[in-house]
Amino acid sequence: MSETAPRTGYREVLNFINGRFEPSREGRTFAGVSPVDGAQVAVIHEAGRADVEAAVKAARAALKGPWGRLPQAERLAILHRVADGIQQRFDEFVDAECLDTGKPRESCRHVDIPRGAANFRVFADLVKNVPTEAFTMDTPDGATALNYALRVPRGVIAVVCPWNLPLLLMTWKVGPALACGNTVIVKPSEETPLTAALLGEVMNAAGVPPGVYNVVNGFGPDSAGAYLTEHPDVDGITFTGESGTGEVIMRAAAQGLRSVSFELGGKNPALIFADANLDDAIPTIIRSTFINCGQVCLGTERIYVERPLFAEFVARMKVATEQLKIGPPDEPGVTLGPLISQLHREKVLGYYQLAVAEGATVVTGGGIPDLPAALAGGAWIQPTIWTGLPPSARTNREEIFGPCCHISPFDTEAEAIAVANDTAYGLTGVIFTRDLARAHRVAAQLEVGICWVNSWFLRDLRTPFGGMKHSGIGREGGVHSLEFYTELRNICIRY
Ligand code: NAD
Ligand code: 6OD
Repeated sequence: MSETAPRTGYREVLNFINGRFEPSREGRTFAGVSPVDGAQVAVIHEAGRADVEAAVKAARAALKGPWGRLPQAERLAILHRVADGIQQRFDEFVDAECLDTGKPRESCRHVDIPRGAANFRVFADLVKNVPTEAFTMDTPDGATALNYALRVPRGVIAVVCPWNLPLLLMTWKVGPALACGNTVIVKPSEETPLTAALLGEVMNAAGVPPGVYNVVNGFGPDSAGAYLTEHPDVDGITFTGESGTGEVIMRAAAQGLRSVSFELGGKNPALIFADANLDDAIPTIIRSTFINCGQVCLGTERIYVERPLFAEFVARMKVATEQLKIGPPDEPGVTLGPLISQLHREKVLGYYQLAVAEGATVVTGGGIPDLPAALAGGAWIQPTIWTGLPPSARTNREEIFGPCCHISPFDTEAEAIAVANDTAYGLTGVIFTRDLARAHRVAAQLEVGICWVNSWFLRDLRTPFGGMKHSGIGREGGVHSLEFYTELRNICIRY
C-alpha cells in the first residue's frame, strides 16, 4: 500500500459484474501504486465473497441465456467488434498499461495492446474453421451408425492473471474462451487492474451481453483469487502465474474436479553454439533477458556458450547491456522500465546479493541505478550479468523474474543439453547455431514446451503454447485452446 495520498486525477477501479461497474459490496479498497515513482495512482475496489458470488451467478446466467443461445457467427462478429474497440481506444489502453506497469510506452504500443486485439480476432476466426471427427460404422444388426463429435463450451471459466503483460495474457485466455462460447470471470493481478476494467467498457460497447465478461479485483489468498477458484460453480480455471500459486489453485480445483490450464514459471536456458551468428544472437539474447525488465516468463535467465565463443559473447553482452536506457515510459529511447513493485525489487535484489554470496563474478550491474530524485520511489534496478557459478547455485536454479542472467561455458553438445535440462522448469529454450542438423537434434532433446532457434518470442498464435515439468499443465494456442475451452460430445446416430 502506498503511504502517500492518491495522486491528483487518480483512477477509481470498480469490479465489472453483469455488464455494470460496481463498488466492492464490503466497501473494501486498496491502493494502486506506480512502479515509476511510488505514487498512488488508483483506488481499487476489492471483491469479497459476495462480489465473486454475483459474478459467478451472472456468468452462469449468461451462459444459459443470451450468450449461449447466440448463433456462432453473431458471437464471433461481436468478438471482432471487441478487437475493433481495443484498437479504437488504443491510446487509452496504452496509457493504462504504462500507468500500471511503468513499462516503456513503445512496448505497450508494439506488443501488449496490439496482441490484446489480435487475441480476439485470431480465435474468433479459428473456431469456425476447426473440424471435428466423424465415423460411420456398420452395426451388428445390419444398420448404420454415424458418430460425430460436437464441441460444446466448457462453461463458466475463471481467468486468473499475472501482472507482467496484463492485457496480453488476460485476452490470450478470454479471446478463445469467449470464441468457444464460454463466459468468464477475470481476476487481474492486484498490481495491474486497469486494462481489464477498460476492456469492460469495450465489451459493453461491442454488444457483449451482460455476464459474459466479468472482472473481480483483489489479491490471491483470502481474497478474490481464492474465492473465485474455490467457487463450486466455476467449471474450469485457466491460470498464469507462479508455479507455487499453481499448486494452491490446483488444490482448489480438486474440489469438484474442475479442469485446469496452467502457464507457470520458468528458468529458461539459451544455448549459443560456436558457429552462432553473434550479430543476431547478442540483440536477441539482450531482448530475451531484459525486455519488460526481465519480467517475461519466456525470458532467458541461464545462458550456455560453447567455450571458443564464451569470452567474446560475455564481452559483447556487457557492452550491449550497458547501452540499455533505463527510464520512465515516455522518455525517448527508453528500453528498460522499473520492476513491478518495491516488493518484487526486494526479491530480485535478494538474488543479486545471493549471486555474490554464491561466488558469482558480476560482469555488469548488480544494484540500483542512479536516476533523478523524482523517480526515487520507483522500483528501479540495474540489468545484471553474472558468470562463474556452478549449475547447483540457487541463482542458476530459481526463477528470479528480473533483468538478469548467468552465463556459463560448455564444451560439448551433450553437456549443453544436460545442463539446460537440469532444472525443475521446462518452459522455453533458445538455440543459436548455423547447423540445421544440430538445431533439430538439440531442440528435440530440450525438455521445454517451446523452443526457438535463432530467434525468441516469435509468436504464431496457432501453435501450441505451454510448459513441461513445473512450468505448466496443458497447452493453449490454436486448436489446443479449444481442447481446454470446449468439451467434446460424441453423438451416435443409428439409421
Ligand atoms: P502470482 O502467482 O503471484 O499471481 C498470479 C495471479 O494469481 C494474481 O492474480 C494473484 O492475485 C493470483 N493468486 C495468488 N495467489 C492465489 C491463490 N491462492 N488463489 C487464487 N489466486 C491467487 O504470479 P505473478 O507474480 O503475478 O506473476 C509472475 C509469475 O507468473 C512468474 O512466475 C512467471 O514466470 C509467471 N508467468 C508465467 C507465464 C507463462 O505463460 N508460463 C506468463 C506470465 C507469467
Ligand atoms: O505470447 C503469448 O501468448 C504468451 N502467453 C506469452 C507469455 C509471456 C510470459 O510472460
